[in-house]
Amino acid sequence: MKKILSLGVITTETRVLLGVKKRGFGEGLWNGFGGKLEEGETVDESLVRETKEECGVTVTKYEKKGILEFHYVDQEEIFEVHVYECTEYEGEPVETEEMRPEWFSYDEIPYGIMWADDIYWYPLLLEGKKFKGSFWFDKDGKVTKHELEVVEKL
Ligand code: 6OG
Repeated sequence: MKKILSLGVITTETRVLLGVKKRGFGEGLWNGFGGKLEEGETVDESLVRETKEECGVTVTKYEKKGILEFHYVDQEEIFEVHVYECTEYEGEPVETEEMRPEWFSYDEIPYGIMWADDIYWYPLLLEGKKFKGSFWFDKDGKVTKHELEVVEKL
């Protein structure tokens, strides 16, 4: 079974806004903002709602840049994560119960404390490319196999 999730990376010309997850799945890791879809919700709506819940800002300009499939060992469910670049937002980033946001320059992205797939596709996103891919993780969260391609259109 496939589960669809949203994931948004807020960018400026030089920096990205990431949040460190304070609890639950991916605790301790820096990531973009997003999550599962509520009933009747579109992926875009989930992106806007989750970003607001997780760091207090409302994204007002965003574009889908990637679709990634995540396969976890010993788990039947596949995550299909729709990755967005968000370039405009309203409000100021704040710490919430779920995440603590912080700005990172492009050359200081903390890949060592992010999900292991991120180092593969963030550079594509930051170069303005669109991409599709699949990643397979072992029980320690290491990538055991991956496929990733730049596409013209998603
Ligand atoms: P909640 O469970 O908090 O949504 N997510 C991943 N992001 C990256 N970069 N790599 C992964 O590889 C991921 N697996 C899930 C999707 C979880 C958030 O975390 C993202 C969602 O934005 C395994 O609702």
